[in-house]
Amino acid sequence: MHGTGKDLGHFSEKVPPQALSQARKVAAALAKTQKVLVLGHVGADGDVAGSSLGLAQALRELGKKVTVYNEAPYPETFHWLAGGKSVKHELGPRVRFDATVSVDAADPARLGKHFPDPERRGTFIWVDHHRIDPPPGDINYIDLTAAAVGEQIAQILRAMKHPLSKKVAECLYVSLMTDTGTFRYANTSVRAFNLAGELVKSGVNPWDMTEKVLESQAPQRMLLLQRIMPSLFLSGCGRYGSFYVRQIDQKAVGAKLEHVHGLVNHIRATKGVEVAAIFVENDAGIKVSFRSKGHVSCQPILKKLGGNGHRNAGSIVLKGSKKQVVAQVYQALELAMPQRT
Ligand SMILES: [Mn+2]
Repeated sequence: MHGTGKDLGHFSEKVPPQALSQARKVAAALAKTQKVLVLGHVGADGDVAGSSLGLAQALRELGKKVTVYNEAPYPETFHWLAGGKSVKHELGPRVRFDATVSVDAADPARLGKHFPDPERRGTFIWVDHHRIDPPPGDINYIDLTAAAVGEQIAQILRAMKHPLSKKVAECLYVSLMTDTGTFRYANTSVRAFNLAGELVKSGVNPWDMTEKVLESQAPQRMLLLQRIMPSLFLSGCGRYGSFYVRQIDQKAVGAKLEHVHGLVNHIRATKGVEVAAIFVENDAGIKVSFRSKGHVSCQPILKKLGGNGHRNAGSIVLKGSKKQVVAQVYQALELAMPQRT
């Protein structure tokens, strides 16, 4: 969960009682397993990578046989994490697990094409900080007040009385630092800081993490930024702006989706800008992603365009020419801006 969020209990140091008991149920179920599958949403981010690999590492320390699966490779900036190079992208048709743990998925439809059938997945454990109704797991641990799923994994390990190794702590730190925008977003709660402190005590070196995750961007990312800079648009009112990423530019520098991710934040970081958009051409159409500072919701913008999203972020794929799509999006943005008084 990103950006500004209200009513999330930022100042409470306590995990909600319901979340505590759900974490205990997950811990009890995992204690009985031998063979565990851990997976997260496709297009993995730092929370998926950190929370899945952190849980997997801890379970391996407990002697369990763990497979981490994702349809596509994790972004390269996370490959150095424990087990980061052994993520599987396929699962044999006959493999069976005692339990399957889904982290940060938001929707089971995002678990990838090898997500096993109910007969093969064992106990299905759903761990997430996104709202979902009805919860899809046999056991569900949903905590909307968790800044990152890594926080929930830490809670599960506490319930299992498994101490944090440095390897596990690094994974959970990456989950926490990425989902809080390096402890800057509004979801950065007292609990997030407390956990960060605990992780540092367990051996995490914060600068080492920053260097590996944030100061190790692929050159393609900068080269792509150079190419899209001329597309920069700032509206007359100064409250929204955009980048346009052509397929030809992505190809020219060999950029993958992970290199596009986050470039929109340069626009949001501009003074006066409330909502930033980035248009990214792909084979299916033009994907438009929005990021808000939190004062203007992305939801009505996405709704106007025929999609769905969160207050602070969301995306939709639109069909049509560049000119049509851009005009349609600017119109939706214009309408979403509050009247000045
Ligand atoms: Mn997350």
